[in-house]
Amino acid sequence: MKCVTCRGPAVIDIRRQNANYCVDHFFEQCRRQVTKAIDEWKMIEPSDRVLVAVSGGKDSLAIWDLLIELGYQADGFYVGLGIGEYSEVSHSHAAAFAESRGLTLLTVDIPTSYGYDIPTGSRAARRAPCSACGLSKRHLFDAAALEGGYDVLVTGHNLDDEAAVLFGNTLHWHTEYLGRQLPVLPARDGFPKKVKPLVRLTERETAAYCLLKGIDYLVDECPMAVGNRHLSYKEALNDIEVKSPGAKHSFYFGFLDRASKHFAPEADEDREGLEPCLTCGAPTPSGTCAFCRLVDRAGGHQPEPVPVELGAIRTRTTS
Ligand code: Q46
Ligand code: ZN
Ligand code: ZN
Repeated sequence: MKCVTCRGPAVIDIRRQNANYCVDHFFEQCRRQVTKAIDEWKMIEPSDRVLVAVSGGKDSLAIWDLLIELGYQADGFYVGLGIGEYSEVSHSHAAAFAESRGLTLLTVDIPTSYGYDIPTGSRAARRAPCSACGLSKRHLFDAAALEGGYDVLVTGHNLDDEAAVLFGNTLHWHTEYLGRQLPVLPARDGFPKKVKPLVRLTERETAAYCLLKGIDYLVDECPMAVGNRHLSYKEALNDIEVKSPGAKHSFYFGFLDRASKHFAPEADEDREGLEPCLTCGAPTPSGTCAFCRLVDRAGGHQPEPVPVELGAIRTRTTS
C-alpha cells in the first residue's frame, strides 16, 4: 500500500477517496479537510477567540489539536457529567492533553456546581440519560461561550455523527430539526455561533489522527449509551458504507447542497419569540428554561456565583 502523494509506505486507506496516505500526508489531508470546511462555511476568522467543547474522546481532542496546528487561538471547555469512572477518566484525558500543549481547559462539574449527576438526575427528572445529558451540555456550552466572550463554539461532530443524526431525523421526518442540521449556526440573541469543522472527516480518521499523533483519548463508550438509537443508525450506515464507499459523504453533503434549505423556514419559526429564562437568563420560549427545570426536577440547585478565573460559570440574572 503506497501513499497517493509521495509513494512512500501508507498507513491508512480512505476508501471513499480511493486513496492511501503515509503519516505526514494523512496529517496534511486532515488539516486540508478541516481548512476546507472552515473556509467553505466561513466557520472561523483568524482573529476569532475559539472555545472547543472537549469530552476527552478522539473527536474533540483531534479538532482541538488541528485548530491549534492551523494557528487558531482555541481554549477547551469540559463538562463533568458525574458518570462515575467514565467521567473521571474522560476529564483526565482532556486535562492531560491541555497540559501537554500548555492550553487552557475551562471546566464545569455538574455535580459540584448544580448538585445532580446525569445517571440519578435523569431518573429523578424522568428523562432518558442522553436527553438530560445533551440538554445540560448544550446549555453549559452556550453559557461558557457567551460569558467567556468567545466568538465561536466548536464541537467535535464528525461525518459519522452528522450522517447518523440526519438518518434518524429523516427516518422520523423531524423536519424542524432537519432545517437546523447545518455545520454552522450563526450567533443570535442568547446563542453563540456554533460550528462543526470535523464534518469532512470520519470517526475512523479522527481515531487514526489521535493514534498517529500520540494523543491519548478515552476509548470506552459512555456506559449510558447502551441502547442509544444514534449508535444503531451509525451501524446501519457503516454497513451501507462497506458496500458503497462514499455513501455517508454523499448522503450528508447531498442533503446540505440540495435539501436543507427546504426545511429552513420551519427551523427559523422554531427559534423565534424567545425570551430570557426567569432563573438563568438563557433564551427560552417562556418562563423557566428547560435546563433550569431539569436542575429542579433532578434535585439539584443553581450554582453560587463564583469568579470566572476559578473555572466555573457565573449565574446569569435577568435584567
Ligand atoms: S455522554 Fe451523555 Fe453521550 Fe453518555 S449520557 Fe448519552 S449523551 S452517551 S455523547
Ligand atoms: Zn506520503
Ligand atoms: Zn434557565
